Amino acid sequence: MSYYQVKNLEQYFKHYNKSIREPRKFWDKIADENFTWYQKWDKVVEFDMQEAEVKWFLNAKVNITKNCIDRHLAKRGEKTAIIFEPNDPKEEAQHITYNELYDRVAKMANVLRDQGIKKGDRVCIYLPMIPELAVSVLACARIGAIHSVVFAGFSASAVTARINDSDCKMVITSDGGFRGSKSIDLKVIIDEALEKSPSVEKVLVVKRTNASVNIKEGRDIWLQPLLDAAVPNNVAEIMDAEDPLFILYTSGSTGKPKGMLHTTAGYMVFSAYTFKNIFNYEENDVFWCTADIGWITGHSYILYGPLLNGATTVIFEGIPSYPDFGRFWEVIDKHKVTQFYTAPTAIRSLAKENTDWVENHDLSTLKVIGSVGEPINEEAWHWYNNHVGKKRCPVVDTWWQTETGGIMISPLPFVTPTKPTYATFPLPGVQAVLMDERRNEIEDNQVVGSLCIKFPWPGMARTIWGDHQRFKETYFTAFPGKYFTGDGALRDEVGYYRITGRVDDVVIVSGHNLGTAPIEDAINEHPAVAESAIVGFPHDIKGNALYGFIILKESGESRDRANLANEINQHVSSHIGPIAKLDKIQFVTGLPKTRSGKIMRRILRKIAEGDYSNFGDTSTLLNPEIVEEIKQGKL
Ligand code: 6R9
Repeated sequence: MSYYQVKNLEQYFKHYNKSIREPRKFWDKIADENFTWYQKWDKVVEFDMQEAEVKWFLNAKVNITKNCIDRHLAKRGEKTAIIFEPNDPKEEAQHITYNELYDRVAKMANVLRDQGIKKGDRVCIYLPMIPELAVSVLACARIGAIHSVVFAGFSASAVTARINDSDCKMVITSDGGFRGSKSIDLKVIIDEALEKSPSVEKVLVVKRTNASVNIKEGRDIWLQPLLDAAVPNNVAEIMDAEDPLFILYTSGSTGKPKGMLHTTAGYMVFSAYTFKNIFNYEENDVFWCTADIGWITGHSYILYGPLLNGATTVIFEGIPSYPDFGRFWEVIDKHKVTQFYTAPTAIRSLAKENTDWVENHDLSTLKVIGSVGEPINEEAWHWYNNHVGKKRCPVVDTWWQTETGGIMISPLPFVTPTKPTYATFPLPGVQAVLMDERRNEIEDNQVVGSLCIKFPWPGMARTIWGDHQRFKETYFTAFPGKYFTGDGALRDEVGYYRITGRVDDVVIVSGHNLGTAPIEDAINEHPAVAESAIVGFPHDIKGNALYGFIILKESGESRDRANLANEINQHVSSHIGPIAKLDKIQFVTGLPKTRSGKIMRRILRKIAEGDYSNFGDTSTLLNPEIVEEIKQGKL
């Protein structure tokens, strides 16, 4: 692999500027030098950003799994591709080599073909974080079936909605899955989901927990006997560059879930390029991303990005707190992990615990540590930097979205000086801009605005499955000709970006636009506070006032609440200004979050407003019980 790797800031600026001046040449070279193609492209890119029409590497022919697996076999056949670390630390870890991965994917691909799956068919994958999940995803890509991975924590109705939206022909699931001390009967959920999903003809069932399952004759089949009978080689389907690779539903906090469609060549080039550069990947590294493959982070940085680079990637079945709060650090120690990539919500939950949990493990193999999913607050950033990275591993705060396919704004390790809470510079090839309310591009630094991307990049989603109009309206109409991310950002004096959150996470108090993220940061700095969320609620005089939902640390729980509320308000006033005073503070034990760790502010807003009538779609919530608790606390 020989992607551009910049060594210092000066080179970064040079490459960045070049990538903007000559984007076609920039991507042409990366695509040309780093992949195996059946046939190369006639044209690098063709687009109409007004109409949301984008195509990359036109008429090229490729199969992404040939690039993830086959081409590594000669040199890396016996190298570990996947380390599977089970939920229970007493169960042995598995090391799957590239040779073994080839065999397993080939067999699975043959099973899918035998079961009637053809190029273009949609296959829903509802599996826990076990090797069969990776193998199923790759087997779909091998034969050109479009995979739609649905996180195996979604309820039956959420699964039904996703299966029906894209008319999946098959579901791949398991008897169940382990998560911490619990096991979840996934097949039971699928049985319920399929009562209202007429398109599904076959269900393949993996055995994991040995839970008893109901096998519906003619529809459900145990997978293992089929694999045992399958041939371990397979001719990959020749895919056009723009043939669909997968659909992934965004956790979207409002409305019907959006099935983001990613296509083959552009996604391949972008996920591989970003992985290599942002994590400073080198041949013998062991990369661990703690996301679930049910999210884009898992697609791009557990599977495709690492495998395209011939890397060793960890698949972790468990959770950070089982059997104890040292689990993440134990796994890093055990497998000699060199790059660790997780989410602020996990960092905060572990930072609440005694630092012995992390200090007791050897983390000296780590080189780069990353964060993704939401703005990382200053306190969590420092904890991560001090206790995990030991101030010697750059913290890459990576901003991106399901829609972008891969990382867009992030420090480059050992190149970009990091700054807490800042995602810093866009990657070479990514033309980030800030827009003002009048839809003009802001040229200056030290400004805030709406974050847009003004030139296509290969990894961008091409449409919303079955609803191109919605795709166009959601991302390409607010700022015509540009991709609008929905996020707000601040650009500092040197041009570093700090993502302030979704633009709807702004409350106008007495005519002042207040971003909720900086206020939450200030609150979280208070020594008694573990986490907080701010929303606005209507106020007769100010228009809107601020309502704070605050989780205390154990040390804060014995404190007098009224005193504490006063202290917190003083703290916020002195950090942000008196305008940011909270009119109401409610101490809570948890916040409603999506399964990827994003606070569902829509629900908090309703509670703050006193409107309990309709919380909308809550199927993506990790902890629905907390909503009731917060409501009760308020009444
Ligand atoms: C990859 C992923 C996308 C939204 C995005 C933004 C937030 C992600 C962030 C971040 C601040 C970061 N987000 N990374 N905000 N700093 N480093 O999370 O995709 O689930 O689609 O969410 O997440 O608001 O718009 P997705």
